Amino acid sequence: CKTAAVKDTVTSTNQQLLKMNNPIITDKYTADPAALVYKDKVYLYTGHDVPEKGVQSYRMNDWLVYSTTDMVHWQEHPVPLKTSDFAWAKGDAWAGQVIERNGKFYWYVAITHGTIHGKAIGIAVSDSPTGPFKDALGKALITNDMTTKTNISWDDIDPTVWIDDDGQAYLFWGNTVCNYVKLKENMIEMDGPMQTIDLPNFTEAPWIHKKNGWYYLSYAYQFPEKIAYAMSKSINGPWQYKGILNEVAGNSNTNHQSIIDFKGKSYFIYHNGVIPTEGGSFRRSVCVDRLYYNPDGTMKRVVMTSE
Ligand code: FUB
Repeated sequence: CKTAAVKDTVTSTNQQLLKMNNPIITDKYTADPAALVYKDKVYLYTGHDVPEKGVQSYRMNDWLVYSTTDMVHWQEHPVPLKTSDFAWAKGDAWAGQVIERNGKFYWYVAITHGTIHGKAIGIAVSDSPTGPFKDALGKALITNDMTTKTNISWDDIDPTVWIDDDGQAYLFWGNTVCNYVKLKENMIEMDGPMQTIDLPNFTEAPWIHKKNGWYYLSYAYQFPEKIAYAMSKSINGPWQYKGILNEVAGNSNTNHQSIIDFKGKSYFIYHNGVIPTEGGSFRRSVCVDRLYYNPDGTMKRVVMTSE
């Protein structure tokens, strides 16, 4: 383990059983990684699974942040954001992503709304990538009643945010249906109609990245989740489906990827459930593997490693 002292949620016995570098964090259960490259560091924002004996559902009350300069040594920072920081919400610190604009850091998260049915998307803001973050809007940006195209209460989850080369910001999100909308420069208001993207077997966890003139929209595919992706020459599509990028990650129904370039290398960051004895779909752990591209821009399948 390359993080701080043993804390609450993973026993030291189980940490000793892990004599490898993946998962990268073994003193807590971490999920839903979202990495931000800022200046000479990578900031890794994660969810935090808290195990409760016999409970087979998510128990997630806060989010965590780590940083690194080498993708090997990870420093944990104080808890940057909790569900209780959103007065209008009632819990469930589900997946999100942080982006920097004009010196401020905006964190888009999925969380259960206190009065409107289902999950909603909130925004927190900070002057520092490590927080503390505070509610930026005082209300949700997107609620279930704005978008319901399915009967499920968790279809407004997993926000991913992108600022295009012309400065236009976009928010993508969803479960079962992949949605997107433009954001105003203030990053806290929508700037146009919500639209949807047709992607085969889209489950959740969209993530946008760009490399060598190609836009990539990767996402969780089927359930248990693999990661698939589509490519486009424009952030507005059309998106061409390109296939599977990562197989089902060990011992977890969800997978949830983040893709970055840092210091000349590409990385695929995801979670699995491999921590001995207790790890699983509700006690997940973030892992990092290298990502490689083909000459035509397509991505090679990720080879998951324990190193
Ligand atoms: O961690 C809660 C939910 O599980 C996330 O929002 C999904 O992406 C899945 O990983």
